[in-house]
Amino acid sequence: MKSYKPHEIEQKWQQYWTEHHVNRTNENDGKNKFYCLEQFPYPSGRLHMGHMRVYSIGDVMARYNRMKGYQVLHPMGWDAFGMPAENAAIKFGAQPSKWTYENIDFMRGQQKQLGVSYDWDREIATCSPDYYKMTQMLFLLFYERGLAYRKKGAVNWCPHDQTVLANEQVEDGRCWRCGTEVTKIDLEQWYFKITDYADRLLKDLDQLDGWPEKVKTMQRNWIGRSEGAEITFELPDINEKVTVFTTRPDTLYGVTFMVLAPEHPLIPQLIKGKETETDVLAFIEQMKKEPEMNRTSADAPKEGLFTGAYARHPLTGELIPIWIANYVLMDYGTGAVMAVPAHDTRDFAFARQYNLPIKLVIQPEDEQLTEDQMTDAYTGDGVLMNSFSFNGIPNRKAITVVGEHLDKEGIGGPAVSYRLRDWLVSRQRYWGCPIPMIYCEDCGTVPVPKEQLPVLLPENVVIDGQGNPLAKAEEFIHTTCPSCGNPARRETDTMDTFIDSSWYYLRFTDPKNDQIPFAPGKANKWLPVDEYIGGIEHAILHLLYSRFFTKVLKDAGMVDFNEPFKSLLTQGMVLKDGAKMSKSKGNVVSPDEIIEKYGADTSRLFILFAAPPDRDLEWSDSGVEGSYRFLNRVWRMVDSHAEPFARAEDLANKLSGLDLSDEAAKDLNRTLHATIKKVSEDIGERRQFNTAISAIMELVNKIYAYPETADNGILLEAIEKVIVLLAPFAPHITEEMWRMIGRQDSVHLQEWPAFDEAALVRDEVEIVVQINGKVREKMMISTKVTGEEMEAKALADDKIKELIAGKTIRKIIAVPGKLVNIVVG
Ligand code: ANZ
Ligand code: ZN
Repeated sequence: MKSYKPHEIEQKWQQYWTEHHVNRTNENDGKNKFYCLEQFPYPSGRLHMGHMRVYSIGDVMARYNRMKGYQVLHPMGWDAFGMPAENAAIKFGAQPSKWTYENIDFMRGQQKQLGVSYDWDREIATCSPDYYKMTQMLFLLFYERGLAYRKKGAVNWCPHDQTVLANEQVEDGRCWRCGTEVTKIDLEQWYFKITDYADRLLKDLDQLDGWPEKVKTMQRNWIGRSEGAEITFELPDINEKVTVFTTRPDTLYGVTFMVLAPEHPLIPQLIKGKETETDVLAFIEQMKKEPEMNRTSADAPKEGLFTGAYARHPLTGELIPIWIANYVLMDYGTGAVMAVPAHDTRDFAFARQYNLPIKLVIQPEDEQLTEDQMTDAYTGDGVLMNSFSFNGIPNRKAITVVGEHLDKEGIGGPAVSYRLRDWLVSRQRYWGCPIPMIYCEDCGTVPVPKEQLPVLLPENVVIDGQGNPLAKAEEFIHTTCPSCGNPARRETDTMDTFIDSSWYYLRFTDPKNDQIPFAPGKANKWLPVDEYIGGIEHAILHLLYSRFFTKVLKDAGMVDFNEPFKSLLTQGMVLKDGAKMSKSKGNVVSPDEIIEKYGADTSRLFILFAAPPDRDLEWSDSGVEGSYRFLNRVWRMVDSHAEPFARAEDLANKLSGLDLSDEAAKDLNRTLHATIKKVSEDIGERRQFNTAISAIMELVNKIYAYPETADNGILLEAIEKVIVLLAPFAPHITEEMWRMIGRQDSVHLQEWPAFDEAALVRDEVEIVVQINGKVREKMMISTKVTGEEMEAKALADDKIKELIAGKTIRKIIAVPGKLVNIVVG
């Protein structure tokens, strides 16, 4: 008896796979491709259970598809720029690069220990100059295409991390990274014009059949497309016009005032010389500091001021007062609102608070509303009232009718607004990709010429937590202008690390290219990613940015596909005692610990068996034990048959002689094929690895129960197939067992077994025998038997005979393949 010693065999096979390049991507064998990608990690120090889960899931997909005959690309790398490295530098004085590369080495070691089938020849790290040179090249491409620009304005600022944040990185008013409340400051920053792609980012979501509905909904909401109209109001005081964006042109006659965003550019003119001027200016200053959350949420207190100016209603000619208020934002729509308090909740609250008139223009069908008794706006449907020639028109229809009228009169027309804002991409931090721009007094903003890339991140900087280290690195800052040769200054901001990760999946197709980010032919061959696996926390951030990048690169002719990720699997969390594993809760089980104790195969098997990939997984020590026991059970099964395997000179010959009159053999054969079918579909179509594993477990039970006297060929075949089916889940032990049954090549290079539909057909079924409708007996019966034969068999059964003894049979009903009912009296 040979006993199962995970550590011995795991190391041995990992070495073997490396030496024999078992996981190297085979680019040229003409097979169909399968690109399997797990989101690359930030090298924070060590792997946690969440990582281990994603990699285990990805590895099953990669290994299965390889065995299915696909050319598989399964790479791994490091999202290696970012703040923790810099914070470690501030705290412990460690060089960010040294800290990062040490972490990478450690974590790569852990991934190798886990036995994941990565093609390590393609490893990338976003912080290495050969990678970020290409990130800079892409930045320049965006700049050339008018998609990267600098703008001064109020931006999100995290006081803790001392840097600006993109809108996507502010969650409920707090920094996505550290949870500190975000404030607003005025800064000149770099932006990517993602808003130019809003429509395509929205529309193309419909093509993503392989994405969870939930993620698509989150993206749709984030992009926030609103259809409505723009309507122009005259400002007689200053002889100007202001345009509002509204989704409800049908309520136009209900406008009783107008509200401008405090930042609206017409305000200075409107208040000039009026007695309200100083108050309004003070209010504007105060608003600038106000976090956006306090302004936008429905129940945030409304604050505003009358400007002293008036606008002319485009249809009635009436003068309506112009207010400014916190709840109107400059960067949505046009920054100006026609307020309809009777039918808009925020306008209603504002009107009540400041005693502004309310005028109903929509009459609900089954209710009689009056303005002074309303306690909230009426936002439902109805017919128009107080609207002159439009009275009586259902309001939904009126949206179009009024819209057309405005169009004809030249005072408005259809318009679309998006909630999506341009992506703020500059950061005041050191450990990131330098923005390749130069400022020259004479020439202005000048891009660094491509030949001069990369703009290297200097190593000798002071990182002390006092402002941006690059802004104090004199040697870095001073340069010469590429266009006039005079002294000039470098941009000292670095890029948002989400830029690095917006294109890494493309780099994997051509990781060593030192001329361009990737060869289009290679990207076009491998992309889109066939299975992308990662956390739901990136539903908007990384996934939206990557989709945007892909579309820009498509427009630039560098790729020929629209979407980077065909299928997306968002894995569930790993919980312990019902709570997410986290350091702060002290409920962490580390992958190291488990691998140390049981080996990688047990750890992987447990993780894959304990829950379907997209569900949360509750950690269970006894579950881990159970997986370990199962692997031992399989091991013993194989070990105890090693000798018959050696004896079966030609297994194939033996199999073709399978004795089909042998019931046990037929039954095992059927279970084997049913298992192959189930495991194939569970991995390949349903992504339900837990049920695939339990099917293999049942097959193993069946093998253990197989009578010694029965046909040996099918038994050996079943054992051999168990090893192959288990290989994607537990790669090391299966490789070892493959040798134990005398095979010389790698189990991972075997073809995935096919199943035989014919073998699945049962030639016996279970039927029930009822007496007066009550089930009394069950029996196995050939599927070919007729109704009469079924009756005869039922009546011949000992138990039935006994039960009907002495009674008169009135009637017998037989339903072939199902039941026999005997009616007695
Ligand atoms: C008049 C009106 C009447 C409105 C009514 C609504 C209901 P969504 O659907 O989110 O696109 N709005 C327009 N620009 C705004 C801004 N910059 N800041 C705050 N609010 C703004 O919202 C569109 C509606 O939000 C617009 O339609 C406008 O109010 C307001 F019964 O116009 B509505
Ligand atoms: Zn110059």
